[in-house]
Amino acid sequence: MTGKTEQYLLDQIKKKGTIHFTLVDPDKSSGYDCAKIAAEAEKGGTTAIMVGGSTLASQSDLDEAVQRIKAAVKIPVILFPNGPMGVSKYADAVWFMSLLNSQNPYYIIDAQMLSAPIIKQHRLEAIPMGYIITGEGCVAGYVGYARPINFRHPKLAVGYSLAAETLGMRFVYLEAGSGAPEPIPPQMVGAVAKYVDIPVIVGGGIRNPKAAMAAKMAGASAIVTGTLVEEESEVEQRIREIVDAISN
Ligand code: 1GP
Repeated sequence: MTGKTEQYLLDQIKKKGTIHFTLVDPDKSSGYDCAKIAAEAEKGGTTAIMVGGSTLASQSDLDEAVQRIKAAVKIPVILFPNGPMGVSKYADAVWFMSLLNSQNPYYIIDAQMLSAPIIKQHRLEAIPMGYIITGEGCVAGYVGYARPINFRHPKLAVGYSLAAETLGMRFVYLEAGSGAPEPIPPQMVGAVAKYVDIPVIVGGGIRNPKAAMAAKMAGASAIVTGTLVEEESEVEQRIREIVDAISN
């Protein structure tokens, strides 16, 4: 069943070709700063705010950040959880994600087993997504016990992405890890986009319009940037440059 937020994302992808998500991490920025970043990113044309991070451990920090962001923006706020602790009832939706290339079943299905009842209880919109860690994997790869897929082996990413689609997941996220030294190369994004019909989200190491454009040209339906907004003072302008580069 496609919920309101998911339908909005699909409509925006149809309209714009490639959309942009701004990721804020309450473990790295205060609730106040997350809301400030989100408000500027909205002005810059981002499509939705994602909230979460691999090392998030305080649910009260998350709740506070989500509530502040909700008060500051009109666009959807979607949780990007590292486990049950990453679920907040104040969000519009949650990526119900499985780290497909983890070696630890916790990140493939057990965290989801623990989270699903809370999500149901809060009547949160869940958007099923296959999450695949590539390249260096960074902190997400380490915390998630991933076997990150080397950029030289796009075929492995294609296999996991097709498995996600075949299992009924409605989005696939190719992740290089937050702060990755280089984004996922267009060859890998392109190989996946060529084979799957579900939207492909690409993130990790994208810091400028050129890198965002390369992912779009390769077939990405959505680009995620996180570090960019943590490091920059001119968030609105930097987001606008990326959004302009990837919009039709
Ligand atoms: C991390 O893909 C996201 O989960 C964003 O990565 O922080 O490198 O933009 P960056």
